[in-house]
Amino acid sequence: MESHLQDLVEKFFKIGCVKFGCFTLQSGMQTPIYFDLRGIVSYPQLMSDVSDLMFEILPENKKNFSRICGVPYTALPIATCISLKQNIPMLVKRKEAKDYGTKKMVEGIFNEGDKCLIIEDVVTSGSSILETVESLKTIGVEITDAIVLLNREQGGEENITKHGITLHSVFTMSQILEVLRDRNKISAGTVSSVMQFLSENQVSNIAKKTDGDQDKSTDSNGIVKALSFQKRAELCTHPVAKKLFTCMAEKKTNLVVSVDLTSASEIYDIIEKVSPFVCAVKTHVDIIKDFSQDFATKLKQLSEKHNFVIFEDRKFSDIGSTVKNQYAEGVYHICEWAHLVNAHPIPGPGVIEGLKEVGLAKNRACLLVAEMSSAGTLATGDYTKETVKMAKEHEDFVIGYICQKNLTSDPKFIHMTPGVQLHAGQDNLGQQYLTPRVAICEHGSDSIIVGRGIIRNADPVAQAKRLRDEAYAAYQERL
Ligand code: S5P
Repeated sequence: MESHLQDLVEKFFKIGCVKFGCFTLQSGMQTPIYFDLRGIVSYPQLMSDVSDLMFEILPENKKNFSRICGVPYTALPIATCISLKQNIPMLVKRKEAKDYGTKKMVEGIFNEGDKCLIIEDVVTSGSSILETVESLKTIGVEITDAIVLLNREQGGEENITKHGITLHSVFTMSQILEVLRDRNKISAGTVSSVMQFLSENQVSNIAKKTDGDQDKSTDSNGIVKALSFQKRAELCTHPVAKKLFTCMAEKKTNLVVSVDLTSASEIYDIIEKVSPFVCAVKTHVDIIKDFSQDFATKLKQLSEKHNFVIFEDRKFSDIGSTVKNQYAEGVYHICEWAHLVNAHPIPGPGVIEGLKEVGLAKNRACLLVAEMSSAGTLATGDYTKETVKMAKEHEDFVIGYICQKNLTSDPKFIHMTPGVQLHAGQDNLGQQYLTPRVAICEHGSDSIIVGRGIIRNADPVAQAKRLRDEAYAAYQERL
């Protein structure tokens, strides 16, 4: 590959357009690579270079298009640049028809028989390109070719070719990987795991994903966009999940307060103050000096009065028969008052089955600890993936995850992220903090859990309100 193209790949990597890690596709599948060009609008020179390159790869005898059209939304600014530079009029395809006026799907002036070139950033299955082609065909515009910046090599090209469209791509995924490896940006191990992922996840093998369904709720890589809490409440059948999402929608909050205090009266006091801003109150009942069943009774009354879910952060982690007793018996009788508990998946599914024997009949629910906020946590990689699977196999009782990022596209599962404060940082015992925006917007979580950021603040009410406002605004941004 020519060196200016290699430089461009390195630039994409540098500004975060290509990322390696663990990302969730709409199908629920995890991908080790994510290519997201939305950010290039912040780099005018890069936009200009990309649009020149994209047009240049068209064979000379194919440059006679009378219109160009970008696939919404990421490719729109690139298509605009090409339109300006090449002086070719543009058409804009809407994602949804306007619900007023003319209900047009395509904006711009055209004549029947106009030849239109399609511009797209990334092709995975090809479904979004084909959707745009369909809309243009219905108004009599002809399409023969599409240009993409990146072909993910997952079968999209073959899919588009079958529909009579020739695809021209500036880069393939293997070329990107090769450049980044040669320039020591990624290891040979990363290259082979991504290549393996691509070969195992060809469009023809992906049962759930079919043409046309990809881009209604995902971007061009297939990453999930959020559904509203209200919608998710409607989709959930588990009463606790329903109650939680409904409460989040009604109270407009995705903040969970962790009342990690050691006296019952202090806990009542903080709950009275901050409960207008929270959807759930999380307890560590074994740190309360003066715990008695009166505490449980009072907590239930507060939960009804202020409309929040009671979440006991017990992190059960033993064999089924033991956790069953820990949940139902002892001093605490947790299952009598906590709507929600959590468990480590480390013992295997038996931990869930044990809890279920007690909790299911009482309509209780559980979250699995899929990841932790603490430095050096072992809950990563395959452990996290297996946790996601385990939750899905017990969705009559497990309603979500304690995690640091989005782990599934299934809207019924809630993601709760601890280790959040207004400013990133850490404590002196390994706790690590993200900001609400990073947790919700960048990592795709649904809600934040905050303890000391509220309860140790001189003004817990103002702090709870601020954290709620930031976390809820981040959620709205994801919609
Ligand atoms: O990974 C985790 C999981 C949990 S549930 N990291 C956590 O910090 N937690 C809990 O969230 C932790 O036990 C504590 O109750 C709360 C975070 O408290 P903070 O004071 O650091 O906000």
